[in-house]
Amino acid sequence: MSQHPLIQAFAEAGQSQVFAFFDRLNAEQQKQLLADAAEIDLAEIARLNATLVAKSGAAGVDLSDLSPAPYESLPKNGGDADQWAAAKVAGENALRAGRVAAFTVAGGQGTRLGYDGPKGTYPVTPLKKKTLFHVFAEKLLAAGRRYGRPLHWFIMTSHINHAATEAHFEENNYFGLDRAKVHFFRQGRMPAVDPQGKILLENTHTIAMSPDGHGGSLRALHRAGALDLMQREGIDVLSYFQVDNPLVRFIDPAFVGWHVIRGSEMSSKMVPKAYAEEKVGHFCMQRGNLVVVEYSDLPMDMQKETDADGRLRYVAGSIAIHLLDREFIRRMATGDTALPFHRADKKIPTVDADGNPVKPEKANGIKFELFVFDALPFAKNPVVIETDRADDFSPVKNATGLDSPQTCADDQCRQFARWLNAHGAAVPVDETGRPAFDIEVSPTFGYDEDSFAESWAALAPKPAVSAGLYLA
Ligand code: UD2
Repeated sequence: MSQHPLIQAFAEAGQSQVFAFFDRLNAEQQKQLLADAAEIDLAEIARLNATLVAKSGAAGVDLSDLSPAPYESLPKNGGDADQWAAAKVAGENALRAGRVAAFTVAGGQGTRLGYDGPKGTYPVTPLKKKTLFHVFAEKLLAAGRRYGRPLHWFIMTSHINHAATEAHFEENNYFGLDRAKVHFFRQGRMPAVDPQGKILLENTHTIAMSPDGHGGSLRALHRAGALDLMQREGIDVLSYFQVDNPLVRFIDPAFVGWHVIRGSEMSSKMVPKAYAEEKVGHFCMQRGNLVVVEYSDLPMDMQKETDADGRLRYVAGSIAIHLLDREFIRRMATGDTALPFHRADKKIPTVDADGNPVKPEKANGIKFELFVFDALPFAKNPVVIETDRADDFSPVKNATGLDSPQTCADDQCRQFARWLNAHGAAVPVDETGRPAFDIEVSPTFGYDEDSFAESWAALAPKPAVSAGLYLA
């Protein structure tokens, strides 16, 4: 058995430790280990060892020649109202023509939230406790009705949460969506290595593998046949968003319009950073290319830099909402340009020389991850547009405090109150716009202010605005 070609290949690559316990494993375990090993591209690991592992710290992130990136401001902040109006019309036309599909990256492990399950199954709405997936599903359903074209929805999972994610949709009868238009696929995995570049075992018969980052979505979309499906269906715009943000307007006609009118291959939404330390990426220019520099990579003195008016200089925060052109994804997935990997030093449960489990107290290994925003410098005509944070961004990341279920429920209530009050209702709110009691608007009633306004105008008689108001 030790003559197995994979075992030989690992030995030749200096990775024989992966099979150190092979002869003691039963047949099932041997099969498992070989299957894990077969997923690994040894040449890729050798390249990463020579670059990211050999250097330490933030190696690989080039901070030279950075300047703040330009973006299209909202009309209320000085942007050209006519251009925004034209963008909205163009986007509505693209939606009516069925050119747009939705894409959720949901392969992350959600460790910070401390929730044991796929993050998309976490209940988030203030009253009905709908899950994140439920909210997205209803937004999609409503947008499909509005534009007369039911939309396809691609959902990227990981090995860890794939089955549980599909089960959540099954249990809920796909939330009323046409199940033929909901497509799940798993993202790829990468092994962790020790500081010497040796691939780590998780236990004697499995390798320490983890999801390859949301940037792995580009190759996973190609592998899963999603791009071919889009092509057959006449879809050329993929609306990318993260699983943790129920406020996201992922069917946003103005955004689609800017993308289409500019002939952009990848477009992004920005919000002005709320404060210097906010944990979002920064849109920057670097030698003529648009790039995103992650909060952990941009030195704090640069994050705190201000202009003459006292505004943050690197103000354009990335909230991980993008539009991607189908053929651009294909080029990134199959062409010569590959996204760069990022290094993350982590505590990785492993085994000692005798095969006994080791739970490290400090970082003992390195994980490799791809980030989707690293595709931006390769995109033709990329556009960044400003969006209102209150209408697009309130992620659930932590169990308590900032970006928690509580702050997210508060932001949803604020949004519903704002819509109601803008259209003639009288919801009492505090100075932050938070209503005195919880209310909820189902996305099927209104998933953005336009769709809300139409449903509200048609509603007769209007319900009393009081605690527990639920509009559906
Ligand atoms: C991300 C962005 C940050 C900002 C912020 C907004 C990165 C590195 N940073 O930070 O700049 O835009 O979001 O909320 O992206 N995921 C996968 N597979 C993976 C890893 C992640 O699908 O292998 C998904 C995950 O399920 C989630 C999203 O990607 O939907 C973001 O992942 P995260 O929580 O690691 O990102 P975060 O909060 O560090």
